[in-house]
Amino acid sequence: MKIQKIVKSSRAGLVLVMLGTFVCFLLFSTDRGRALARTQGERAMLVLAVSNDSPSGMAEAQLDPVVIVEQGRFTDPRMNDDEQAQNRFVQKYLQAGAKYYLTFGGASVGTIAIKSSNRGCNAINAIGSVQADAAARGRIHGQIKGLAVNYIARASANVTRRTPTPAERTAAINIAKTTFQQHGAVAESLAKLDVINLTAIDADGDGRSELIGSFSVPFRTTGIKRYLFLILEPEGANFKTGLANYQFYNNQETETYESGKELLVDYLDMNGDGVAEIVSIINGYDAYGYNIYQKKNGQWKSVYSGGGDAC
Ligand SMILES: [Ca+2]
Ligand SMILES: [Ca+2]
Repeated sequence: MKIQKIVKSSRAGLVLVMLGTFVCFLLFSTDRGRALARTQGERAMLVLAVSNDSPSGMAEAQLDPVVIVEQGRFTDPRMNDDEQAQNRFVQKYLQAGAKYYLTFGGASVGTIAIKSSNRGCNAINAIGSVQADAAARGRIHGQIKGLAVNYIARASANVTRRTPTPAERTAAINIAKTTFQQHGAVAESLAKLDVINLTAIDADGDGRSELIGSFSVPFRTTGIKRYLFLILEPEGANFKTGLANYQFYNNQETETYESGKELLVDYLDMNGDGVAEIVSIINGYDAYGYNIYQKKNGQWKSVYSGGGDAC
């Protein structure tokens, strides 16, 4: 009886192994399968914003946790005052020597090794040393940021981030003015429209650019700024609004912090579905955080707000 049982269970085991091999073969037989297998692995993806203040190329980068992506879900890495959780996070992700991929404009452009981590007001950030070619190290500076991830779900072959053409700029300004007008801005204010940032990207790799723009216009009586963040999609020879985030706090106190001002950080396909998720940074009240926008069923949506710091 015993021997029979063992034979039976080892047969069952063999069938399971064969079945497993077949499923693995199916999963790995396509690009999508490969991306999914990595995305759904037990490793969580930590996404960090990469910034650099040095004008002479990025030898060291400031790293700020944005989000943890696990099986397509977005989790806030902030731990507030929980010191034990902070220590676990540092141990898991920010130990000296931990390696990250540096990505910019949807593509992998180098690596970053963690040097040290430190506590902000309410969050943990880190410093890393950068291994990348001069072009990549030269592009990330000041307002232009990149991303770092502990693994790549899917990256585009080339950097698709660039300065917009004059025609793209005109199209974006027109849409921004119309949107501010819909929120009640008068002509006198619209004439003072400021293009804080405008970037051409290709989030879905179809060779046609999307535009990401940040704009402001002053409120007529107080001069306090209304802010607008736009994702614009190509439509024929022109553009249409994919997403608009309008923010206005008509308040002298929040004006100091430029509350509501939202800028592109960078973009990367975090779930391997072929369309990059767009990361932005937004000012709050003596605080800042990150937003993530994802294209779902043909529509750009806000899928995450978190990370950052508050003092
Ligand atoms: Ca595109
Ligand atoms: Ca995606």
